[in-house]
Amino acid sequence: MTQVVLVGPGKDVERVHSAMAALRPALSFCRPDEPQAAEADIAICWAPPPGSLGALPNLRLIHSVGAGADNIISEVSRDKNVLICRIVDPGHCQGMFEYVLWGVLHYHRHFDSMLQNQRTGTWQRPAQRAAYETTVGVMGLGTLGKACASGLARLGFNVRGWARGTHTLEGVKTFDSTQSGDFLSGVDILICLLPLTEETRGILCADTFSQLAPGAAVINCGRGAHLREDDLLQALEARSIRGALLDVFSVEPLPLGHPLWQTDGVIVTPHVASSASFKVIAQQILDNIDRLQAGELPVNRVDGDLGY
Ligand code: NDP
Ligand code: OXD
Repeated sequence: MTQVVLVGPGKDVERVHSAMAALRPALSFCRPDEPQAAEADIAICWAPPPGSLGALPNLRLIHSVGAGADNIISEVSRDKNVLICRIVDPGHCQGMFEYVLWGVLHYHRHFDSMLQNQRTGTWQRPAQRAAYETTVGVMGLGTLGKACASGLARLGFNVRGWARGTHTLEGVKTFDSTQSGDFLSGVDILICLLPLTEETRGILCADTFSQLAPGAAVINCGRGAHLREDDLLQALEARSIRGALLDVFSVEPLPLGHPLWQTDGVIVTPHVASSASFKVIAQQILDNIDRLQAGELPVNRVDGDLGY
């Protein structure tokens, strides 16, 4: 019998549980501190507390309720018998595109400086640029990065995309991980849609910022630990970076009193760039449980060695 353990606390695990229970009332759920947890073969989690997954001896599948699984991988030994899966959803792509588009338009059409000017009653009309004159660089050409890069290219922006391997994407000039210098050079708006891995941790740093166009803007929708916060604060102070739209943070919720809440040029949003619907998440997890029970491999697996 399948036993599901809900490992929390974590973003949305409770709501995914309710949606799964509604779709599959007979499925047995427990918490890590209940005796049935010792038998659990499936774990559902977001940011499992340290050691919590290692204490569950019979797991075959650990399912993230989100698109990223970095917080799970860091908790699991490289036991190849335990599969890790994540959520991949077209609705997620649409949501992310909407968020990124808002950010790109904010900087491209100078709404940042107009909002600033309003505070001082300054009537100043910034020159309008054509979309093709703004170079947008998308880091990560996975499910979400591709959707955002393609969507922006369709709107006429000069779009570049960067990934580990080589990619072909209509309307987008693509670069692989050996070509980061060419990718970054002259970018006006840099968007991070990378997974957090040992290679990408801290990638939004002074060295990266120094390669962008002067006064570039940064949009981070990946993970908080992609960003070296002190480097950003210094770049903003020096005005080499004009602004940052940040959705993700090393500590979430972003603590009260953290400098990023108050820094001019920084927009903070509470990890809302995009979410799949709870019904979609629940159904995808149930489908993967069914595949496992039928002796098939679940889909949307994460490669524990690559880290995404
Ligand atoms: P995918 O796994 O589909 O794509 C990851 C992309 O990153 C791939 O193109 C991959 O390259 C590239 N990549 C990985 N490592 C490197 C590297 N070292 N150098 C260059 N490129 C690299 O992820 P998704 O698109 O589904 O999601 C991306 C991230 O977005 C998630 O991991 C999560 O952190 C974040 N996210 C944030 C949300 C929010 O609301 N803020 C919501 C959902 C996700 P290649 O294709 O060559 O393998
Ligand atoms: C994420 C998500 O991975 O919200 O950030 O799905």
